[in-house]
Amino acid sequence: MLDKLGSSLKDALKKLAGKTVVDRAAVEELVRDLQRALIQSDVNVKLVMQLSQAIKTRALDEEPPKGMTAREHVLRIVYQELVRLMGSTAEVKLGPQTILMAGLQGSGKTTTTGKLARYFQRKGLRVGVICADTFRPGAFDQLNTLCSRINVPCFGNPKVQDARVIVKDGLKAMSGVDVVIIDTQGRHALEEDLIQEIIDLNTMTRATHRWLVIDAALGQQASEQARRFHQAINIDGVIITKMDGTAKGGGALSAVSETKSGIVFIGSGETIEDLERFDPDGFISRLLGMGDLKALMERAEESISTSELDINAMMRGKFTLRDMYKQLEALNKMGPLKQIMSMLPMGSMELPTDVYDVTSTKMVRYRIIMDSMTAEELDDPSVLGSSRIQRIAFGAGATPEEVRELIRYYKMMKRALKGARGGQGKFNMQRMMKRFGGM
Ligand SMILES: Nc1nc2c(ncn2[C@@H]2O[C@H](COP(=O)(O)OP(=O)(O)O)[C@@H](O)[C@H]2O)c(=O)[nH]1
Ligand SMILES: [Mg+2]
Repeated sequence: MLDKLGSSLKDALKKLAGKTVVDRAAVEELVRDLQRALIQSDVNVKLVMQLSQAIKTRALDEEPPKGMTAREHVLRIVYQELVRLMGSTAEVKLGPQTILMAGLQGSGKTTTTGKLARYFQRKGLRVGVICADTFRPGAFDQLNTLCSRINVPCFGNPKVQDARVIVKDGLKAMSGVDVVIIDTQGRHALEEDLIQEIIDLNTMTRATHRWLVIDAALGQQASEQARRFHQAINIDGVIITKMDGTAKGGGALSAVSETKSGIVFIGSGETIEDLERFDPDGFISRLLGMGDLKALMERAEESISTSELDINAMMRGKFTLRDMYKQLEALNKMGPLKQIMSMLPMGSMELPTDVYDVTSTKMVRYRIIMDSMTAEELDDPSVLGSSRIQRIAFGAGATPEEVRELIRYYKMMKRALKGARGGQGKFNMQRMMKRFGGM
């Protein structure tokens, strides 16, 4: 999802990470890179300029909070401003409710109705669906097929012309159901009678939620649709679909967020499971590479089967410098270490940002430093006092600080693994990934 935007944002941040000093020129370059990335994903130029200005002003004027480096400070500001750009999320309550789906033809209403039915079903609620689309031929069959696959009752009557009648009967038929989702018709444009119909349905059903379904490919134009539907039935949540199929997703997201209709969900594929709860924080973390878990899982699974990565062994306890190096090598094959670390169940453990930046250049340095260590030191780094560190640094043509960094890194990983092991008994990487991905 939003691969292109994500990778250009990541590149921009990586460039910043590679700078020796974070000065005005570095901030300006970063802002230019961010601008390019956002505009390419169709974010409105005005919004991009506001964001740029905010980042520049804050990065250059605000003092970094205590204990935070200039680089971390700038990263944090970029993160916060991007979250702000993507707006707010809307409430989803997990209890009895009626949801009215609105949107133009082809926006993904019917597909999303099925996905939502599945979402609430997974949360342990009884779900029922009503097909109020009397316009599109085969509408009932389409919805009914989706629902029968997940054992959700679907009410409809292809012979009845008036959606109001169907919904009235449908609501009666839905006794004992917690969540009723009503799929409506949508034509190619907003027509008067269509608007009237959805207003009537809204009044009749006293819907708890009126969710608007919008195709991400609309980019910035999404805001116009959100506005017009909002005027008609007071939309209280937007679902943006087809995020997987467009480079304009950033545009649609930011445009909708500008209208103050919160985004509830994102549709990112054609199957019934391809629905994600939208929350700006998580979304931006992922865009910035802190866990595009799905892609990562696939890569990780491939690497695990083919590489020497054996987290289970590491978790069993003994973890030497040699192990660390081996794991680093394996992890590096899988992608940015930060992504991997963000998947480990370390809870709220705070890690300094730079520990993740183990680039391949750094790996070479680590290798050289480790070559200057004795077997005893490699197996048990706790023996490394300052005179040994001096000796190793000298032998490797490195500074003692570099050696200490390597040791710090080792300790950090060891701690992280210990944290991950915490009370869980046998640690199962595959299972953990499934759990993270299947939320
Ligand atoms: N790739 C992708 N396709 C989607 C998504 N949501 C819906 N679609 C496709 O969009 C088309 C129209 O969807 P449909 O639910 O019938 O739209 P409706 O007319 O609003 O009910 C179908 O081919 C769906 O498979 C999505 O999140 N990703
Ligand atoms: Mg439909």
